[in-house]
Amino acid sequence: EGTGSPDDPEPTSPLSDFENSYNYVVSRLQSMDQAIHKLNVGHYTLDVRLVQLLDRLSRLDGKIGEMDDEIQQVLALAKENRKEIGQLECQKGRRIGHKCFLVYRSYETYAGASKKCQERGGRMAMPRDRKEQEALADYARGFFHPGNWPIWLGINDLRSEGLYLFEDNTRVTYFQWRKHYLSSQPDGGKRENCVAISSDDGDWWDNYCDRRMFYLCEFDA
Ligand SMILES: [Ca+2]
Repeated sequence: EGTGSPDDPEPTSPLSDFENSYNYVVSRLQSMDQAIHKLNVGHYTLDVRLVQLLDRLSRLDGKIGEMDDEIQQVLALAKENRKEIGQLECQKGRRIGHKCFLVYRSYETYAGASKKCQERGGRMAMPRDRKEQEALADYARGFFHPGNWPIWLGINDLRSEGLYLFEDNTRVTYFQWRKHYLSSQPDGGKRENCVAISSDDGDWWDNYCDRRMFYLCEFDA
């Protein structure tokens, strides 16, 4: 009788089943092993990349710090420049004694004008006596002629009603309040605490400090 006859029993046995399963498990284990190895390699690569990235970040951080320093230097220089420009510009204004008045045609509150004058290396205009007041009035009249505009001076009674101080906190001793039977100044009491000069006649008016108007700065000359 030859092999393969239908009478022969099938070559199925518990052993070959076991063998199949064993081979299957071994091959799965091997492929898992490979996968783990791959993961390890990947992990190592990521680690290296991360170290490189952190290194670059810290170098960038350093550069940003350097750039920040440079920007600060440039800003400081620009500020200095602006101060010099204020003094130079003032040659277009009116010189009297050791100071120079310059009018600015942009609308600012009293506080805003004070800040702008200081940024330019000056301060708000402080006419300290009749001579300075007359020079200022003449300059303002000529500048705005034939118009009439109110212009901030560096004078206020913010700290104490009726006590008028210059921007540098010294007391005002020479006054040029408008004197008129209908509209004598100051008339704003506690509501109006900042002083403006009117360009046509040079008279002073008290005003709301929040009002926006042109302003006068003064510079050392
Ligand atoms: Ca007042």
